[in-house]
Amino acid sequence: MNNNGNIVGQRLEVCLKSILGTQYNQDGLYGIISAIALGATKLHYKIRFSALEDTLGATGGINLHGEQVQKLDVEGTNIFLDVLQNSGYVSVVGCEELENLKVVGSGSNRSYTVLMDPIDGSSNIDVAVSIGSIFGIWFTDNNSQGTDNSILTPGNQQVAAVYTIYGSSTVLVFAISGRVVGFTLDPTDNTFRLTHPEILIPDKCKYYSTNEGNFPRLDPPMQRAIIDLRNNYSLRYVGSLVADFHRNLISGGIFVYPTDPEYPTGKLRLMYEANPLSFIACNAGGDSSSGEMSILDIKPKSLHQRTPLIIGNKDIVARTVEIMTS
Ligand code: P6P
Repeated sequence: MNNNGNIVGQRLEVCLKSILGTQYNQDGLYGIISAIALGATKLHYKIRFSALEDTLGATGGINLHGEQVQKLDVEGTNIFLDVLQNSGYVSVVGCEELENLKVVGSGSNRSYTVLMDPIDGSSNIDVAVSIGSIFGIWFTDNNSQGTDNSILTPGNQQVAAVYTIYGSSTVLVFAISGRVVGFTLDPTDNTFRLTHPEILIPDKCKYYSTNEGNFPRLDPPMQRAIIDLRNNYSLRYVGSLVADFHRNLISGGIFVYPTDPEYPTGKLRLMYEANPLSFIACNAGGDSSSGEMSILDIKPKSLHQRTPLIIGNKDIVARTVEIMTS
């Protein structure tokens, strides 16, 4: 038993009910996070058997961002669209793989919008390196349901955020105002069980995560910030945002993907990568910034807009931003 009454090993559904209590529309968030857990369980097996079922590799298609579409990108998108629609509480889904918002249902119960990156880190799929899924959960603006305007609000308006990581184990982490908790998939009965009753980013940090191959392209102030990180922490960089973020959340550290000539507005997506992970980081005592402002305060202009991302331990984020802007 930990200090908020949750028992390690407890099933996700039981833990959700005790956390949600009467604070939220329990059914809505309970239904959506349970649906994401179901989808993550399905995707867990798809990933584990992908090489044996010929679902590795690319489809041959190119997505709206001009990137190779991996077969698992399609599988992941379809799995989560299906479970979110069937949850009965989601009206609109935004997805990295879909150009436009997708209306998955209407009705008084469907008062939530989910913005998702169903497979983050696609380039790592074929080499058996950890990948993940990322979800931001918002109330739906019923006046503009399904139009871009219905989602163009800052990330601080999210009501919850979730990510899953398919690594040496499959872990689901969610944040609901003030709480960040983690669950590990038990493949013996396909349930997610509480393993991280209260996640807080450690004060003493070990790691920094950035693509050091981009260093020569960075502006001098940004180079000075990276050199400062090199002098104080060990480099760990997987190339899957969720894997790098999860390590830094649990063990303490910072992830940095700044602007550079190849990505003048940043590489990572604001609405379904930076915002959900920033909601989680900030609820775990951490912070996140674009270098100019808090990620969660950015007023979005479009569903697929990119942003620079500095996220992790609050003090290291502040120090990095100070150096890169001085
Ligand atoms: P780079 C994966 O393609 C991704 O979107 C993130 O998951 C990851 O952090 C980043 O790109 C890696 O980018 O340029 O270092 O390969």
